Amino acid sequence: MGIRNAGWLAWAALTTLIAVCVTLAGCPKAPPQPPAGTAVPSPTVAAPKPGETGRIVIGFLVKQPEEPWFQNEWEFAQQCADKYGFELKKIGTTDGEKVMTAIDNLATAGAQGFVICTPDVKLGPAIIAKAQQYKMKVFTVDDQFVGPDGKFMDAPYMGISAGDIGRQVGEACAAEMRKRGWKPEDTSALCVTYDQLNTAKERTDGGTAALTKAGFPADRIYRAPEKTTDVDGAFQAGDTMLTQHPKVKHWIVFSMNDEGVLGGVRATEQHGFKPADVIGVGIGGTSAIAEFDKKEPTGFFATCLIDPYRHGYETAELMYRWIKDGVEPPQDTRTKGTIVTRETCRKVMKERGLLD
Ligand code: FCA
Repeated sequence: MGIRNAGWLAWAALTTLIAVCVTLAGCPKAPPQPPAGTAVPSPTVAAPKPGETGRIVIGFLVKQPEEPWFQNEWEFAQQCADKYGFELKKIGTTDGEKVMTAIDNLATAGAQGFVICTPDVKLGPAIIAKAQQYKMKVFTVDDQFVGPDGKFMDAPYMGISAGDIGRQVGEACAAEMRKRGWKPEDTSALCVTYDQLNTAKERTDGGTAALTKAGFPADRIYRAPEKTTDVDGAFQAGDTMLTQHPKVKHWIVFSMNDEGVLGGVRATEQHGFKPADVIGVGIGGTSAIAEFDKKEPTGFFATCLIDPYRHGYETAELMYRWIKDGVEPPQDTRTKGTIVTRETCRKVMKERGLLD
């Protein structure tokens, strides 16, 4: 067996495993219907060409395949592939080398384009160059490519309205703090940051701005950089910060995503804080739901629900139409968020077609 075949087998095994995990965790529902008046191409079964295999093949590459957000994007992208009859190759690309190998493999499979959330935004120029070499189209999702000049690159992008969503998070924290009657002098905020990623920085900067606007003292917002954007990375960052500030009685926790806040909240638990003394507000929804489903409430109070349907189904659909009909996707699309709590999360997700 050739190395390439071995790679594809490993890929197939990984995607099957993830599919099983997603199934066990509860699949997202069929996509909601688009609003009246939205132009939707009529479904076609197995549209012929381009590409050597006579089929349209599209890759969907994500930086953290273990994160529920990305598994949801894949689920919805797959629904799009099933509707239009194109082949979707879902590939976890956790580093630059894996991205480059994946693009080579996609070319071998006859893919005409891919949607990608890159593991490192600075890989943008290398990814574009490789795609151009194979005449593949590239659509960026969630994290935006950055060029050597530090500026965003010209490639179609769909991301969340990061600043606004961050501000919604800050406002929700401030409102809940008022409701609980916490004194500012007893309270501090743990802000788990990841400033090297622009969309992450915009989110935590937005949260900080809204908190200070609501009267929260700026010098009591402690920024804790995480090394990795997962629960463990945030836990490490939070744990260090909490050790440095032993006199704080109540903690607000916010970050770039649910994982950042879950890690921060786990750190407060480790330091003996009860849920009543912690207000964590995440960004995401898919990871928050398991926390809200726990029998007893935790310090993870709310999240800003974002939209994996648009980021998965719609990006795949835009790529499909670009390949099949030559319709250029919009250059920059920003999606919105809605604050939900333990009480409302499941209901709102169902209404939006994000849960069965
Ligand atoms: C980034 C984060 C993800 C998700 C996405 C919309 O890629 O890493 O957790 O928040 O943006």
